[in-house]
Order: sequence, then structure tokens, then C-alpha cells
Amino acid sequence: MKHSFFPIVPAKAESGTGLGCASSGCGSAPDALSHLPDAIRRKVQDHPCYSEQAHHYFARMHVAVAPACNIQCNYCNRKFDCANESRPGVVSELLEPDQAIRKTLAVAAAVPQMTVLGIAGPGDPLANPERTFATFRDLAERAPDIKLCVSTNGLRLPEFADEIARHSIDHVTITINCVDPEIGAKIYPWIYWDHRRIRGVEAARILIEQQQKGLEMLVAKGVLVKVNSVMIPGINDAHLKKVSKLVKAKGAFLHNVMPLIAEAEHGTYYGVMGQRGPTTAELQALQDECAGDMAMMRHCRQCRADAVGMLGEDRGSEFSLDKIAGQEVDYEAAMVKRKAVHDEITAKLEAQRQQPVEKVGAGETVQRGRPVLMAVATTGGSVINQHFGHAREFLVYEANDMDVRFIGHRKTDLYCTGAATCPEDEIRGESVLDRTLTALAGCEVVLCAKIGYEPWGRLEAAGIQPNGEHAMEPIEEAVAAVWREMLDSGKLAAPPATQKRA
Ligand code: CLF
Ligand code: SF4
Repeated sequence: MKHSFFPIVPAKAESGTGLGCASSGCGSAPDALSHLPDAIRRKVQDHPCYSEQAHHYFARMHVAVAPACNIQCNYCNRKFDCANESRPGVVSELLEPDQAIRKTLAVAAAVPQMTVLGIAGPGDPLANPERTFATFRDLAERAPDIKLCVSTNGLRLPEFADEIARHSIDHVTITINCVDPEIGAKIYPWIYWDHRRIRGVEAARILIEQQQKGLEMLVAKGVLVKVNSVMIPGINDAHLKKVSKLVKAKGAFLHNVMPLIAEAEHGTYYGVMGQRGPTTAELQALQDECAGDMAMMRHCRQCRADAVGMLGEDRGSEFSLDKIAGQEVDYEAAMVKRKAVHDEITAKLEAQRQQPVEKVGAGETVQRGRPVLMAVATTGGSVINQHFGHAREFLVYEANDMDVRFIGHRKTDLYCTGAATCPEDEIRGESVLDRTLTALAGCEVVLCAKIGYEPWGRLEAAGIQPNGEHAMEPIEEAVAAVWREMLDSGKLAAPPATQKRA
């Protein structure tokens, strides 16, 4: 069995950037938790979805025990996983609860950074209450150090709010795409409710009522609620700001606006009808607008219902039932090892939080340079530690003279596969590198541990500067340093109209 330990990277003593990133918490991540009451912080600091900083260090896993669903979303094809939390187009291996327990214990022993077990499909967990709660119940007893998490469409949430609280399921995600039944009718063709199928506006009205009631009940019980919304251009994009405001007012902790993925080959209604998803710029603009109202999640990877590992990583195949068959896990011993790993990571994050963050530019009235988007290749640990050719995704940061902020990720294919093109690419006349360049649109710099000669030249020709000089450095410090270098070399003059700081 392969074990994976992410390095605990010591925080740099000084940034040397002059930009004020005295810690890797430049402006965002560790700071984002420090205002929270201790009890809440303890609940989120090692949850990779609820804390952006934690997702660099901690992993999650899903067990696909919930096959049925009680509603229809126009972006879902039931052959695939629940698209409220998953990418359409992937199918998870369905597990019985006892198989799910065995798999969870095996993963927890092998991947001590795995802190959270979620049930997110392949259908709706609360449309399969026996299987879902049997799994949670058993796991709470046998692996009390694992956080439990569930993601639901919310239709049956009020019915199960007590049971959720009883099983110490501290994190619940509700997918809320609208609070207006007229809009809902364009997203949900039907629901199954009270032993019958209900369609149209009436169906959406019931679903919305149940979601809102469920949200209120969970918040009243002290459960942390995250709201997912699928951004569907022309349907609910303009409406999601209202959704954000309302769910925040009702006590939701975090809002995760995810892009619609609609491809004709997935066989979904939207896919077949040619409904487009948002561009990265549209998604970011909406997330920024909603951010005025509440904390936004920007690091969601739309995982599959049997995902295992760090967000964006899929180690599920290492723990298939045949691979863990006959494996006996000494969970008492595993818990000792897991605790040591968690304590080490937590101490590092706490040390980062304690470091003062100097905001260079604060108090100044003139903006010295324009913002720059930079893409980063990393395997985790908050450091630049990945070869360009090994990256399946890049994290994107925006740097300016006030701070560095994480704004999302861009998925790409593996460039370094040994073959530069596959037959499909040749038909389209497009290489993996072409697609990577498209995915990096808008970025001006790529920071990676190393990069080959050919991609270096192609990136430069596309106006993206490759940079391997900050290998193994904390991401935000390196991004800040590169921004400062660009400023000093005169590349960042802000247009006169934008120079005055508000
Ligand atoms: Fe899983 Fe979801 Fe819990 Fe996370 S995923 S049930 S809250 S443990 Fe996370 Fe994956 Fe995005 Fe979900 S990155 S799809 S938000
Ligand atoms: Fe599909 Fe999930 Fe919607 Fe059910 S709730 S229809 S499984 S996307």
C-alpha cells in the first residue's frame, strides 16, 4: 500500500519581498480563520472544504453509499454522480455501508491527513437515509477522530435535522440554486414528494421551502452549513447574489458558487439543449460580488462521490474493494499516528496565524501597480513544489500592492505523459500544451518547481512568463515577490484612471 505524507514546510522567517507577506497568510488564508470563535475554528481548521488554508494540508474522502435521488436537476444524468457536488461524467463504485466502513478505515490508516469523511452521492444521501446513517453511525463509533460531512439537495433535510445532530455530523452542505420558484422551475423539472411526482413551479416551491427550513434547523443546532450553488448563465447567475445574502442572513457559514458543467455527451438536459457554463471570468466576478455578503469557497474541485485524497487529487483506485480485501486495520494504532500528523500540521498553521501580517500599501493613497494573475503548480503544503509538466491543475492567485489572494484553480491535462498528443487531440489539431495555455488564459506568470524547454517557449510566446526560481517557497510569499519584481521592472504601471486608491 502506498503511503503519502505531505511535507510540513517550515514558514519562512522573512519574506524578503517587501510586499508584506511576512507569512504565507498574506492577506487571506490563515487570517480568514482568526476572527472566528475558538469553537468554530476548531471545527473548520482541519476541514479541507471549509478552510482554504486547510485544503493545502488535509484530505477528505467520500464513500458512495447513496444511489437514489428524490429530485431531478437539469444538469444531472443519473448514470453519473450527483452533480450538486460532482463533475458530471464520472461514475462512482457503489458501496454497502460495511464496505464503506472498511474502506474508510483503510484510507484513514494509510493517509493520516484524511480528516473528513463525506457522503455526497452518487444520488442524494438523505434520499437513502438507512444507508447513509448506518455508515455514519458505525464510523462515529469505530473512528471517532474522523469528521463527518454530508451534502444534500435539502428536500428531506428538515425530517433528518435531528438525526444529523445526533450523529455529530458537524458539516452539512445544501445545494441551493435559487430562492425563487419561477427560477427553480427552470432548474428542476420534478421532485418526488409525499409519494408522488410533482412538477414545475410547485415542485421548486416545495424544494426551496424545505431547503430554507432545513438550513434554519441545522444552524439552530450548531451545525456548520455550507451552501453550494451551481451558476447557470442566463438562468440563476443574476439571482445568486440574492441567494448568498439570504443564506448568510440565516446563518450559513460559507457559500460555494460552482460552475455549471454541461456537455452534450453527458446526456443532461442542459448539455443536450446547449446551455453553456460560465467562463472563469464570469465565475470569479460573481464570487467577488457575493463575497461582499459572506465567506466564499473558491477552492472547490467538484469531486466525485468516491473521491479520496487532497482536493483535486483522486486516489480512489488505490483503495478499491479488491485492493483492501483481507486487510486488517489496527485503528487504535492508526489513531496515534494520525494524531501526531494532525498535531504537527495544526501547530504549523497556528504559528502562521500568530505571525503579524504587514500590509504594505496600507495608508498609501496611490496604487502603485495593477493586479496580476499568477498560476502556481503545487502538490500541497502551500509551497511551489510541482513540475509544470506534472500539474493536472494550477492554483490561481491575484497579487496587487495590498495583498495576495487565492481566486481559484484551473484544471488541465497532464502535459508530461510521454506522448505529446493523443489521437483525439490530433483530430482536433490541439495538443495538451495548447489546452493548458487556454486554461491559463488571463494569467501572466506560471510559478512551478521546474519546467521544460518546449513549454517554456510556448508560454513565453503566449505572453505568460514561466518562473522556476521560487521552487519550494511558500506560495503567497513567492507570488508577492514576483509581483514586486514586475513592479520594479516597470511592467505594472496602472492606467491613470485606476491609480487613485479608493
Ligand atoms: Fe465532501 Fe463536500 Fe463534505 Fe467536502 S467535498 S461532502 S464539503 S468533504 Fe469539497 Fe469536493 Fe467541493 Fe464538495 S471540494 S465538491 S465542496
Ligand atoms: Fe442529480 Fe444530485 Fe440533482 Fe439528484 S440532487 S438530480 S443526484 S444532481
